[in-house]
Order: sequence, then structure tokens, then C-alpha cells
Amino acid sequence: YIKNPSSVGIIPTCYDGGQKKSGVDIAPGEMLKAGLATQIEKMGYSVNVLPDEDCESHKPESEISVEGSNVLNLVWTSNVCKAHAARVEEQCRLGNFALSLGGDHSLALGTITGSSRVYGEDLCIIWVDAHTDINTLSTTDSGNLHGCPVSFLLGIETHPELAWMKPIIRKDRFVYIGLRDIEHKERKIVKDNNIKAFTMHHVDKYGIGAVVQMAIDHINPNLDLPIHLSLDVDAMDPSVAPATGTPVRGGLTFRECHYLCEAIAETNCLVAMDLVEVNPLLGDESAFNQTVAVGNSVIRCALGETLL
Ligand code: 4U7
Ligand code: MN
Ligand code: MN
Ligand code: MN
Repeated sequence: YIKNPSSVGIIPTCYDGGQKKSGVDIAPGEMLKAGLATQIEKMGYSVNVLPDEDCESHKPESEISVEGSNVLNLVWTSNVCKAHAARVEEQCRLGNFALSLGGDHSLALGTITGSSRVYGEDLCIIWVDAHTDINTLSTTDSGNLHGCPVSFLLGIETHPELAWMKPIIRKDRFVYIGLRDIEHKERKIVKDNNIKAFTMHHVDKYGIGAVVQMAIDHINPNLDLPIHLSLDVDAMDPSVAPATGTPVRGGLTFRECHYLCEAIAETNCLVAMDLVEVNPLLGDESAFNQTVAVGNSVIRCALGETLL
């Protein structure tokens, strides 16, 4: 695969159907309005901003219900993510860095499927989040698909509607950082499937430097495999990134999250990134500006801005 891509494809998908709070769909527009593309260009990349996906056009006439599950918007989410996957795949095939802007985290069903079509079983995933997002259709209490993408990506859950995904993500090439809000049933799934996880407890105990090092050593010890970073802004502490739908106190500080992105940039293995769950409508104007700005800032860090 191409190390150090010189072009970035920004792929906005304003999807909010994986959860119930409106506003997460305007985040890509706000992040771009705040200057993201120009900022990345100033770093020396060529930038191609793709058009926003028309999520309304993917809305089915009627939704299906799943027996034993209160899941919402399964068909709609599937349709949107399938379209998004094709766009991520295309950027990866072109050798561009594929930057997905969400939208809620259900979008990862598409982002990671797209990159995995190109990089196959080599692909390593770093999932940075307060939450494990590993509910299945039967364990989800909220019915929100943004709490479920990991179970589909790792092949723990399937549904005919999502058969296009054909997940090929290896469980030993997947790692979590930043966890602090894990549901009971999710904890069992993480343990039963032996998924490597660094919670905030580990960040406190070892420090962010050692945690990122251990995470990278686990998935990519020889630094010869491509990495996809899926970053949920709620991984950061609500004092740093307040405008998000499911904030949890005790998160990554401003520097911890930036350090994490810098350390991943330093590997030269990063091929794709998702920045999701910014909801500009939650909180006042300063919370909104702060969250959009920090989202753009961690993206630039992951692209190497702060490295010498
Ligand atoms: B996010 C939750 F119940 N686990 O399933 C659920 F706590 O993408 C939260 O990480 C999911 O923001 C959070 O609804 C999804 C809840
Ligand atoms: Mn998430
Ligand atoms: Mn989260
Ligand atoms: Mn959230």
C-alpha cells in the first residue's frame, strides 16, 4: 500500500439515523466551513472534497423490524453505509488518504468496509471512543445502531440487510482506546472475543504514551500494515469536546487525544480516518465552536501537522 499519501479525499456523509438526536448531520458542513480543507492543503496535501451524500434519498419507504430487537433504521443505515463504503473504497484505490466525516458512528459500517475492500485482512483498526459500540441486534437496549458497528465489522453479528459488508476485519488487528462507558452485555462480548481494549483506567495507569505504543504493538508490531483510525469525539473529555450526543466524563484530555493522533501519524501507516459524533446543535455557540475546532485539529494531527 502507499505509505504517506500526498492526497486526501474528504468524504462527508451527513447521517444521523444511527441515533436519535438531530444535529450530528450538520457536523461535516460545519467542519468544512471552519476551514478543514484549506488547513490540510496548507500542510502540503492536495485535497479533494467529495459532495455530501444525499442521505434522504437512501431512506426506504418502510423500515424492517428485527425479531427480538428494538433496532431502529436498519435499512436506512445499511443503504447510507453501503454508498459511503463505495466512496471510501474509491479513495483508497486511488491511493488517497480516506477521511470520512460523520455523522454518527454507525457510519463506520461503511468507512471500514470500504477500506477493508482495498487492504483486506492486513487492515488494522484503532477505535478511539468512550464506548465499545459492540452491541448486537439483540443486546442493544437503546436500539441505536451507532452503538453496534463493531459487532458487524468483526463478524460477531450479521443480518441479511447488511450482507454487502462481508466483514474481513481480524479481531487481533482491532484495538480500543479511551473506553469508560461499557454496557454489561458489551463487556461480555469484548471478553468472549478476546478483543484488546485500553480503557481510561489504562491511560491513567500507564500514561497515553505507553498505551498508544502497546496498542500499535498489538495490531501492527512491525509497522508494515495499513491502519484505519475511527475516532469518536466523545473519546475526549466533555470539557474538551462538549458538543456530542453521548458525552461521558473522565475522557482523554486535549493533549492526550492529540498525542494519540501524532503517534499514529508517526507510524506512517495511517490510510484512513473517521471523525464522527460531533453534534454542533448540542450546547451553546462556544461549545459548538470548540468541538468543531478540536475535531479539525485532531484530524490535522493524524495527518502529521505537529510532527517535525
Ligand atoms: B457512540 C450505548 F446504551 N452503549 O448502545 C448504546 F450506552 O458511537 C451508547 O460511541 C452508544 O457514540 C454510543 O446506545 C455510541 C448506550
Ligand atoms: Mn462511537
Ligand atoms: Mn462514543
Ligand atoms: Mn456518541
